[in-house]
Amino acid sequence: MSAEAAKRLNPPPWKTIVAITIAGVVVGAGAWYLLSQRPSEKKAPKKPTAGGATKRKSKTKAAKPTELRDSQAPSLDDVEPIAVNDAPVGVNGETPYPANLFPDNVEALGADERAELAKGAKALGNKFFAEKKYNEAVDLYTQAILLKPDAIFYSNRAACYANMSNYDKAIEDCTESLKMDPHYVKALNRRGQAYERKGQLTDALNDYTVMCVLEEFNNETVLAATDRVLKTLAQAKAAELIKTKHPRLPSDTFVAAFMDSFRLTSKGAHAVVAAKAEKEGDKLVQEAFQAIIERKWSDAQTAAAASLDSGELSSYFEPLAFNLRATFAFLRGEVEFAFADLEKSLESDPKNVNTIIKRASIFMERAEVEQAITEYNRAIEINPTDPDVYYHRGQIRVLTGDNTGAVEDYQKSISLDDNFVYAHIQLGVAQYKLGDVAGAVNTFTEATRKFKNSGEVYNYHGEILLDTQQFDEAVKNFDKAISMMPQSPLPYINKSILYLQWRQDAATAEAECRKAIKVDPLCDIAFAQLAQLLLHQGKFEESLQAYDAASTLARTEPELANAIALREAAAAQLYVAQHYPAVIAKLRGGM
Ligand SMILES: *[C@@H]1O[C@H](CO)[C@@H](O)[C@H](O)[C@H]1NC(C)=O
Ligand SMILES: *[C@@H]1O[C@H](CO)[C@@H](O)[C@H](O)[C@H]1NC(C)=O
Ligand SMILES: CC(=O)N[C@H]1CO[C@H](CO)[C@@H](O)[C@@H]1O
Repeated sequence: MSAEAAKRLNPPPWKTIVAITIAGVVVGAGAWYLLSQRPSEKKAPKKPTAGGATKRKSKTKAAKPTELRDSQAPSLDDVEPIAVNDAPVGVNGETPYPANLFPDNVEALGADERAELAKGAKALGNKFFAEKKYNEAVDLYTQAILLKPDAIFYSNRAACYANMSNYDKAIEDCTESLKMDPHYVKALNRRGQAYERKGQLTDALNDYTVMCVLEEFNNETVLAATDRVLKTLAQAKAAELIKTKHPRLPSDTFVAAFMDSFRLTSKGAHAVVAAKAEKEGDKLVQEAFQAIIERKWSDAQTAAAASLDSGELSSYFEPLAFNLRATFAFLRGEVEFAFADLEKSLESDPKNVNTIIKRASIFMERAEVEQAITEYNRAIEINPTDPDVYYHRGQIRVLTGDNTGAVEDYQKSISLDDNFVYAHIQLGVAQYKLGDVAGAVNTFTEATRKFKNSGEVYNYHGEILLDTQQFDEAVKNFDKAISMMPQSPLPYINKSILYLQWRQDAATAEAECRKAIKVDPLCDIAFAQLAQLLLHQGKFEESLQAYDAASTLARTEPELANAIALREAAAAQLYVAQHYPAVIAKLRGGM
């Protein structure tokens, strides 16, 4: 049950996560949704989708070593260029080296004198630094530190080390600096950058997180750095963890919605079962289609694979077998495997609209949008009366922001066959996104009448009511959805979001969330939502556990990256809470 998570491709920007959780800001409709948006975008309509696996927009890109921008090159503190006359002048007019300001009788000096000498050493160090004479600058800062330890001296020396690519030393000095002044943002930044350069991303994230909190989330540069590290870290961890995961099908509900979005296949299944089977593989294909009719997805998956393994297939059955095996691979998130099978299916049956649509979905997965659209258009040329093509192209259009086109597609799909509930739901959602609230309400009202047994209609309608702050009505819809589909975690999750948004009632929200987990213990979104709620309440450790559960349940790499990003952000917040309790208290109290 992680279908919904699949569409939230990239780890969420970090600002929102922390701003929401640490500061205890009221979360809007769906913490989880909002996590993928900046607070300024909170009002943007959300993107509920259903009935198709074309939700995942892009692939997770392989983590690349992070490039630091030039604007983040070290800059020194208190750079007071010393007057040329004050500086010792060498033969060539250059600053001589070694420039030893360190007195022999240091023990005998008073505190004031030492401080004065240290200041001089630092000033000269700054001058050397500006001249890029880092060894010399390091020497001077060392003298300054020996005279009178100071957070700035350590931090400046760290800047030299960082500039010499000696990140270990830079980190060491920043740590000394921070011992003396834990709120010293420049030292935090410098250490964060050094950690980042060294690939110690968790440590970098901790430092940047502290900075975010200290600067109350107002510094865009810091937020961007934090986002960047979080994303790189999550993607790297996800790429590693995904190797250990055994691909599995999503929840039955999701598989069913996907299968049902190919209406002609479902209808054609009976024809396949009735056809004359000659070879061993043919019979297995029929078994697979029979299982589809009976909605036994896992059996269908097994039979489809077995049919091709048998190596015995006649020409009518073979492309069907490849298509079906590809369908399940796609649902498991094994996209490239699915693609290869679809190609094989098209080799012998190039005009199969069903296969073409599925391949188009894969182009979308690869973020090859143009290619996907071309495929849909080709499918429409082949069969302009297939309702599925329009429905699926509508999904793509929503993803590319073309809601007007999507509304047209859904309407066309419904005009060709109005028995697919998700086409109605998606139409309503797309209308709502376009700002046609009256049209959306109308669509949902009609869908409610037409699909008397569909809890999904109520649930989606509820989401829109929630978005328009009609809380009482929204609760009624969610409750209705729960009564109609008690095994679905989604309405509980939506209700949980509602309680948080409406009443700021994290405890009730948590209880609803736990109900979602109870009915579907494999629902990673429910765990992520729970984690978020626990974080709200400052229950950091419990929150981390819930995020771990969400990661364990995540099926695909983007889902996993998402769950890990949230978890790492929470862990960084825990770090801040442990090391800077007063700052957190102030943030919380200040709201
Ligand atoms: C944001 O943070 C960076 C890094 O610490 C700093 O160089 C910059 O001056 C800050 N910007 C503002 C507006 O405070
Ligand atoms: C709310 O319900 C809709 C419809 O079932 C679902 O798509 C969506 O994911 C739910 N919201 C959350 C946050 O799970
Ligand atoms: C290796 C390195 O980081 N060098 C930089 C040292 O700092 C100066 C400016 O302060 C940069 O121009 C160098 O690229």
